[in-house]
Amino acid sequence: MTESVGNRPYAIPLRVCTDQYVNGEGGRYQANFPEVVGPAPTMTRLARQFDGFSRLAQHPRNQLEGTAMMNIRLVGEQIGVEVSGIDVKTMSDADFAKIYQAWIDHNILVVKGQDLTIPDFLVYSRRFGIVNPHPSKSTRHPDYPDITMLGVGKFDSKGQLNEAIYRRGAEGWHTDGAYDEVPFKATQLYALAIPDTGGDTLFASGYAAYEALPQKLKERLDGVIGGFTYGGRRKNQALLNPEDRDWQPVFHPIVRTHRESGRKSLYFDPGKIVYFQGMSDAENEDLIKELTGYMIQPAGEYRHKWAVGDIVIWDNRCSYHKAAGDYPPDQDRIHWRVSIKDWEEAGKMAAE
Ligand SMILES: O=C(O)CCC(=O)C(=O)O
Ligand SMILES: [Fe+2]
Repeated sequence: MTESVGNRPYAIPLRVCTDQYVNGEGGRYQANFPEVVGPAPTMTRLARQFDGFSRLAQHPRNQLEGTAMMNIRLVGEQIGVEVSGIDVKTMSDADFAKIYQAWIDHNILVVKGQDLTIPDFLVYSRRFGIVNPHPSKSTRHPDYPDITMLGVGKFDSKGQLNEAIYRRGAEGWHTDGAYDEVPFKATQLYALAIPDTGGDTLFASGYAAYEALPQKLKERLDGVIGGFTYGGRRKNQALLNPEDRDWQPVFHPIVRTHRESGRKSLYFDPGKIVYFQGMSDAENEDLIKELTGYMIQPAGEYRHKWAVGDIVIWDNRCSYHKAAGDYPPDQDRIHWRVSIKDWEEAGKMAAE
């Protein structure tokens, strides 16, 4: 079942049998990309309302960079930038430097139309930082532990839908990896199979959230430290092995100055925060509720509609995201996923 499927053009719908993504030759998934040149990316709600946004985004002034091959353009009002016309396997350091900077400036980077093996994806991901295995061991690729498989193993042997896999990332707006002492700088996904409808990923800017805070609250948050665990107060740990469920909080400032952009963002995750240091239970609950209310600012949103061959990387230091969790469960929605840490932050921690 697995050998032939891996060589089919993707135009033939692949449904139900998802293990070819795990067991293809050396992880290779061969695809051609008839649908990669798909519809224009969806605009954010506000961008659509903002008369002329799409014309604005296409205006030469807003084509951030462009060579005969590579094109970088804005896809959201504040966050989201899309690159086309490159092959990440052969991209020069100079081109990479341009897209890296565009990512730092716009939080979310979409690269269209890539045909990758797992090693290709890992090599490209390591240009952004240190790739680390995710704590959910059961969803790691068996041969490549640095790769997490999204959407694989959705049904058990009785055909029962595993909600934790199907709705992974859809329970609420969050940032990945706040439970680690060196939290994830970035998460990167590569799309192998996309359902006919639904399955988008939603993003929002942590800078916009910080800027939206009333001055008094900004002052109150100055120096406030949050304790975070995987699963947070609700111990949402269904994807962890039983032996991996004992977490002690790690501590991060709630107002985070981004090492590379120098900008302040609200570093917060209602699903991972356990408490703020030095506050009573009542103060904790109130502040969690209050900050949750500021996280999503409409002008800071971007909604990604996936096409097979898309690579999307988001900056966990300054953005939130969630999966829409709304696609037909009998259809495949499969991604390879990596968690990436910052070289400097990891180095500093090792030196301490
Ligand atoms: O599947 C998605 O759209 C995103 C899931 C998620 O939250 C993650 O991979 O960190
Ligand atoms: Fe996530």
